[in-house]
Amino acid sequence: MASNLDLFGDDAPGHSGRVELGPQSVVLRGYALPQVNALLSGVDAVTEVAPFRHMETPGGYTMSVALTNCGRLGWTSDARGYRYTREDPMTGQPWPDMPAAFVQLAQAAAAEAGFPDFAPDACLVNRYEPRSRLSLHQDRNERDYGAPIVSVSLGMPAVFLFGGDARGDKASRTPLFHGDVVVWGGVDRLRYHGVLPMKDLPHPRLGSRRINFTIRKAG
Ligand code: MD3
Ligand code: FE
Repeated sequence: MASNLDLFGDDAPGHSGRVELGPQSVVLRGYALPQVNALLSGVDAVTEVAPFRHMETPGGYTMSVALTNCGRLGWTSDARGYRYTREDPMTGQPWPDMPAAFVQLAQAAAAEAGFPDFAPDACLVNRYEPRSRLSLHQDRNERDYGAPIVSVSLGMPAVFLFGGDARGDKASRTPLFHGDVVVWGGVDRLRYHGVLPMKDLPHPRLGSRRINFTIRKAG
């Protein structure tokens, strides 16, 4: 093509820049775009060993989001509750290694957000389809709330809900796009959050899917 900057194609730059969601949480727009190929290869390598599955909640529902894990510890939900385990309960095997591209991106993003010594040991990979949602919750199964959580969004856009420290606190809405990275830590670490039901807005590369993975220190 004539231009060397394709604004609307698969390699479009998207937005860039920082959006502060709270005192210690920031959206880094498009931060993952240069690494998308390596990140998607990583997701494929993980799901080949530990396929996406729909877990049960302690309340007896089936999650609309399918998930899997990589790293030393993986998050699990079943009738008994939520917890981190060393083995995939579906296969009895250890969770697959966290791809190096995940660790590198998460450490760089964490440093950008003021968390220089992030040593992750867990990564929860979520897959959304149209109508999938994640109701308001806190992430509190990790041992050390001093470590941040880094989230990477790929594929279809989502509306992220960000509340306060109590379930009833008013929640703001922020769109998250392909390539966005968010870092949450410090005083924002235990805030309620969720994802609104997904609209079907197919992505040129991933179709009617959204992949979000969160890199954590769980142990
Ligand atoms: C804010 N995932 O996996 S990522 C989750 O888009 C989860 O799939 C959502 O909530 C998703 O638990 C949101 C952003 C996120 C993750 C953890 C947080 C935001 C957070 C922990 C504390 C505060
Ligand atoms: Fe969460």
